[in-house]
Parts: sequence; structure tokens; C-alpha cells
Amino acid sequence: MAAPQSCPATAACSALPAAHGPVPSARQLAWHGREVYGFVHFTVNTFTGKEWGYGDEPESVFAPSALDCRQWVAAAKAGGLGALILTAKHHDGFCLWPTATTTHNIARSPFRGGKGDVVGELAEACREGGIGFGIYCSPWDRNHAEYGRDGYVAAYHAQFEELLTRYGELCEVWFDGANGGDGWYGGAKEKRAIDPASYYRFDRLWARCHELQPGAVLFSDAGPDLRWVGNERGVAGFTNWCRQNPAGLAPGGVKDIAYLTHGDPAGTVWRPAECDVSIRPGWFWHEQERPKTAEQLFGLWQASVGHGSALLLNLTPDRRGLIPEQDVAELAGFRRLVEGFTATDRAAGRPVITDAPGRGDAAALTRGGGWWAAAEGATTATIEIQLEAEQAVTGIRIEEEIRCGQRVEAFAVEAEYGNAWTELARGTTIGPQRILRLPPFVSRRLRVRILAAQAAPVLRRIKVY
Ligand code: FUL
Repeated sequence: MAAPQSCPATAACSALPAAHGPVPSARQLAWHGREVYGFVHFTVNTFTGKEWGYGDEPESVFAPSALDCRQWVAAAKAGGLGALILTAKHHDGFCLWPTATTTHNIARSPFRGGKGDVVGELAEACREGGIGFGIYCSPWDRNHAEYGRDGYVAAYHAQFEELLTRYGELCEVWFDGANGGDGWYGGAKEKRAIDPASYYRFDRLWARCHELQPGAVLFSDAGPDLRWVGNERGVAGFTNWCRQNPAGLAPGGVKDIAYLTHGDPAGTVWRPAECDVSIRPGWFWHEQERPKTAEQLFGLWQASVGHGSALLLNLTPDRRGLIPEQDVAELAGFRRLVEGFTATDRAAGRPVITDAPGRGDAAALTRGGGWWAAAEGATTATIEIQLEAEQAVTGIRIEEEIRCGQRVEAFAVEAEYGNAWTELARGTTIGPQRILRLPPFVSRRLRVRILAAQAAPVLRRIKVY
């Protein structure tokens, strides 16, 4: 990175402090930058009313009357979602693209006279709309006759060869953990158990994903790039380390939910949590269900993005093949709430006073484009921001410079009243960002106190709302 402009010309200023523990890869950094993602669950289930299709659904049921992927992208953008990840294949095995790997696919449906390709239409609409595109291709396949044997694994990997090479750049590939159990399996109608750690040959598949789509982060319970947060409610741990120790973890096989939720302060790889949740009760559209309200979505944003994670919000196209109007309205309301909350950064360009000189450029914390670190070996710091005048403040956003690793273990936010400092909030980890709503107060001086850290804190930005 370039040396911050107001930084004295010392070597310590231009070079970031040495990394503490694991640091994010380029694709993980890009993922951190987007913060809010969209998911799309759409397949035969939308037409049968199920959440998990059994695998015997006739292709003919897939018949959206007015499918328009541009409308999905417009809905995503109305909600501020920076990408859409599509269920190219869910557990029922029906493929939304014309694949050579199975006949159970969109080419045998009436959609667009058997010439349709929803993966291609959405990839194109995302590109046109300037948002990212990703895919979810379920490992578990309740349709495939060979499921549980090597034949299916070959077909599953071949599905990725198609998906990774035909649809342009992908930003994320999602591997869910649901596995085995009963299914139609080519008519066998039985229960088939597999070993989630070895059956799918994920190591080979993930290497191929990274080779063909170097910018795409790979998600599962066990990474390799992103970890499941351990719930489907859209809530990250209050304490949230972007690290895991990969030993003994496999997709679908992680039993220690708290480990997923909180990460590992001593983890050996950078593996941030992603918070998946549906805008409606189900992952697929069901006639009787209604979307969460804009206020509820705003609450989830605070509990996911605000805790240093990312929000992956699922949308449910209906039988027309459109995101329902009410959902679009809630999405737009959600975006208004986020934008309203973050509209004015009262700290922007304001003076910063630190308790010790430290390293880097303290002024960059309120200006952007730089970093400030406490002195090597210091594990506490106080950073004061002087606002323009006494004013009402409702929130704060604090960012660590995660290219140096994640360090902060505890912090407090304080404001000056009279001649005394009053604590407004206390937190544990910060990571890429920590966003807090503060109890309403009026003050001219605000400070962030880093109370404990694994190594000298390195901060990138503080915004005050
Ligand atoms: C889970 C699946 O079983 C659900 O149906 C849904 O797709 C969710 C996002 O992942 O593993």
C-alpha cells in the first residue's frame, strides 16, 4: 500500500506492521469488502411446495410463467446486496442449467421450450447489473441413481467443470452440509449413508474451483475460505474471530457449533464466518409465508455485518419466477435503514489524538486510506476523536487493519460528559468491522479504548454516526 500523505517519511510508516497470525487472501479480502450478499433458492420445490425435494419430481413441474433474472438483480440492488448466489442444484438433484451430467435438468422442463438456462440468465443479469454472481451446487443429490457410489462423485465433479467454465467470473461457491439419508436415487427409494469427510473428494474439487475461479471464495462448515456461522438465523457471534484450526473439520461434519459461531482466537487459518438466513421462513417460496420486515433485516445486518461477518440474505422467487413485490419493498426499506444509519460520518476528517504516538498515521483513522498501530508490544491504546461540535451520536464503526491479522480482544467506547468519560459500549473482537449502536448521547469528544489485544492493535478506520 502507498504511504499515507500526512505520514512522516519513516520506514515504519510506509510498511504495514508484520502479520500477527493468519491473514486474509486476496479473494477473502474482496469478500470482506462486499459485506451484504444475496442468496436465491429456486427450483422444482418452488412448484411443489417442498423445502427438500425427494428427487422424483418430474422435470415438467418446473414452469415459471414470467421468469426475469433482471428483476431479481433489481431486487438485490434495491436491498443493497452486492452479489447473488444461486442454487444451481439443490438436494433434489434438478439442475437449473442444461447439463450433460444428468437428464434431470431444465432442458426436459417446459421452461423456454426446453432451451432455458437459469444459471446463464442470472449470470448475465448480475454482470449487467454490476453485482457479483455465485453458485450453490448441492453435494447431496436425492435424484441420482449412483449417489453413495463413485459414479455420482464423478458426475458431481463434472457438474462443477460446467459451472466453473461456462458462466464467467464467480465470486463465491457455496457447499452446504446436508448429507445422505433417504431419497429417490434413481427409483431405489432407500436410505444411503456416506462419510461426509471423504466421500465427495472435496480436496480435489476445491483445488479445481480455486484453479478455474481464483477470485471465488469457497464456503462450507469447514471452509476452505469461509465458514458457516453455525446457525441459519443470520446472527454472528458477539465474539467473532475470523480464524479456525482446520484439523479434523469437514463439511457437514462439524459438531461444535460454538466453534463455528465464535471462531478460534488461536486459529491457524483465516476463515471468517458468513451468516446465511432467508428473508422468509423457508428457503424456498411458499404461498402462505411472508417476508421479514425492513426493521428485522436491519437488526440482522447489525448482528452479522456489525459483528465482523457478512450477511447472506436469501431471496425466494415465486412461481412466476419473480421476487415477490412485498419482499422487494422490505428490501428497499432495509437499504434505507442502513443508509440512514450510516449516512453521516461525524468523525470524517476530524482530529485524532492517541495516548502514545504509535506507528502509521492516526489522522488516517478518520480520513481513510491508511492505518495506525500502537507501538510494538503495546496491547492497549486510547484513540480520541474530537467532533466538530457537541452533537448527538447514535453509532460507531471500528475497523482493524486485517491485512496484519486480527488482534483486538476487548474494547470500550466512551464519551465525555462534563469533565468525565462515560462508557457507552463495550465489545470484544473487532476484526474487519464492528458496528455498534450507541445509547443516545450528546458530546464533542469520543474515544475508543482498546483494553486487550493479542498483539499491538492496528486500526484502519473509525466512523461515528
Ligand atoms: C442447508 C440446506 O439443507 C437448506 O435447504 C438450504 O439450502 C440452506 C441454505 O442450506 O444446508
